[in-house]
Amino acid sequence: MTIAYLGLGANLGDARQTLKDAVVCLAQQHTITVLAKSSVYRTAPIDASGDDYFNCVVKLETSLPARSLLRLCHHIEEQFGRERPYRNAPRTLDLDILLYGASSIDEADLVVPHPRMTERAFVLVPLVELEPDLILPQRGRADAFIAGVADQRIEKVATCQCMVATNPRDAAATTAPSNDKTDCR
Ligand code: A4P
Ligand code: MG
Repeated sequence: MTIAYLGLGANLGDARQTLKDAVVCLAQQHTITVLAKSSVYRTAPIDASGDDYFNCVVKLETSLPARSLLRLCHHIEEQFGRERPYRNAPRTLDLDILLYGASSIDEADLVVPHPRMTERAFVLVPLVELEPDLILPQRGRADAFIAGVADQRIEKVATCQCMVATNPRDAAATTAPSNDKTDCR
């Protein structure tokens, strides 16, 4: 079993919902156990055009070799209608392998750690949210790269505040005024 981290991104269609559906899809694979998911972030397109992106990072455990995991990512992207008209085109869903255990892979169609991950706030911020002390193979602490991407716009999307109240007093507490916008889709 190997621990891997995937970066999820989308900026076409209902991108936010797509990320949620993609995490469910990953969790349904018998070769994958989803261990954790970061918050969803709204991010400015970097080296790309189109609408803002929604991005998140998923930590998983898998029995798949790295190449098979890449094939699975491509298959899931296709299921979500991914098209590749040109480089960095807007996309319904992108699944990138950020890290695969401690492996360093440098092949024509698979490079791990993902070569641009330390240049992107949309990867670093959710990754460090999941793993504050993460060490990247041959690159050191992930959080050390965040200062270098501080000019890239990224904002956490408010999470669902639903709570199950068991008695009226608790219910009153859960409906206390809050500045957080909630979206429970
Ligand atoms: N490939 C090689 N290594 C990997 C890997 N570790 N994980 C190959 C996934 N794929 C990998 O991928 C292009 C080729 O990379 C594939 O043939 C695969 O075998 P792709 O999914 O068609 O396109 P991509 O992911 O857009 O390519 P790339 O080069 O990884 O793009 P980047 O650099 O990740 O940029 N801005 C915001 N805010 N949010 C985003 O999510 N994404 C990009 C894509 C640009 N700007 C963005 C975002
Ligand atoms: Mg990709």
